[in-house]
Amino acid sequence: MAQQEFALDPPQHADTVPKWLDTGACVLRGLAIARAVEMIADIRRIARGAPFRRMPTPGGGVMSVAMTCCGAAGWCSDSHGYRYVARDPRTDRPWPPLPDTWRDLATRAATLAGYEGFVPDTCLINGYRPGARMGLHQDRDERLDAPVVSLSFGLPAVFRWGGPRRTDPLRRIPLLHGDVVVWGGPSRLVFHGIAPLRPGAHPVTGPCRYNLTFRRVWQGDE
Ligand code: MD6
Ligand code: FE
Repeated sequence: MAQQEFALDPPQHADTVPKWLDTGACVLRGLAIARAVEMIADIRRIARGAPFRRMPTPGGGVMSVAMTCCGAAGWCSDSHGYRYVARDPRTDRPWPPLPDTWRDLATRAATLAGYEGFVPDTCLINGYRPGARMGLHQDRDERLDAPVVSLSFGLPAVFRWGGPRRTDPLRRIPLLHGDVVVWGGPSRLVFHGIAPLRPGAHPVTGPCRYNLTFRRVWQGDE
């Protein structure tokens, strides 16, 4: 595909009424768009304290997506597997704090999707360059009784949305700058992934897509 230029796209409006993918999972198109510029500046500031890194996979490879985290817990992988840790293993410092404005937006998105009282304690930040992808997976390392709220910024992506089994058929859902996905309840363990990012340049992020996933990892308030 030829390089795409998104500057001339019509402005997206923000949906406050969910579009349901399945029971428990929905898209709120453009809900984060009004905060995009500020949040992308936040991402760059956070990445100065906790740099983006491509993590090893238990299978001996390296992920094509670069990751960092903020909040009480950060998601890490190494040759032993996946887990949440309270300090960044690269710097041995706590992860940068989760900005209040981010937490409030995640709580608002969850509320619009019917998950009242969601207070995330961590945000996993993924950085995709063209060609980067995320294989089919389930998110099961955090609390399963809380939803996950996911924000997309920058280049568009194709979200692969499956079912409770790895072999379930996949739907392809475009995720654009400012889109928010919320899922939990009966959809919490649906297999999902991101198709290889296509080349392009976005006016705010350049040749990059960011995805922020807000989760509740620890019990209570510790
Ligand atoms: C991404 N997102 O959008 C990858 N997981 O780049 C995820 O893997 C994800 O968006 C759980 C809940 C929402 C997500
Ligand atoms: Fe995921």
